[in-house]
Amino acid sequence: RMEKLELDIEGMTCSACSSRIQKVLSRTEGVNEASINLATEAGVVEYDPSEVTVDDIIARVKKLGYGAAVKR
Ligand code: 9UX
Repeated sequence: RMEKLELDIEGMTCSACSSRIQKVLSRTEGVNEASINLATEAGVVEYDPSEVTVDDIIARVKKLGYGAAVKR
C-alpha cells in the first residue's frame, strides 16, 4: 500500500534543481512517483513504506544538497 509524503524543500534556485531531485527520488527503490515544485518549495512523494522510509527519502534529498523536512 502506498503512502503519500509531503515535503518542504529548501535551497532550490532553478528548475534544474527541482528536476534533479524529482529524477533521483523517482528512481529510488520503493518510490512510485515524485513531484517536486520549485515555486512552492515543496514536493509530494508516493512511496511504499515496506520498501523505503521517510528518513531515507529525506536523506536522499539532503545528500543532493538541499534542505528537506516533512511538511507540517
Ligand atoms: Mo542551476 Mo539549480 O546550477 O542548483 S541546478 S541553480
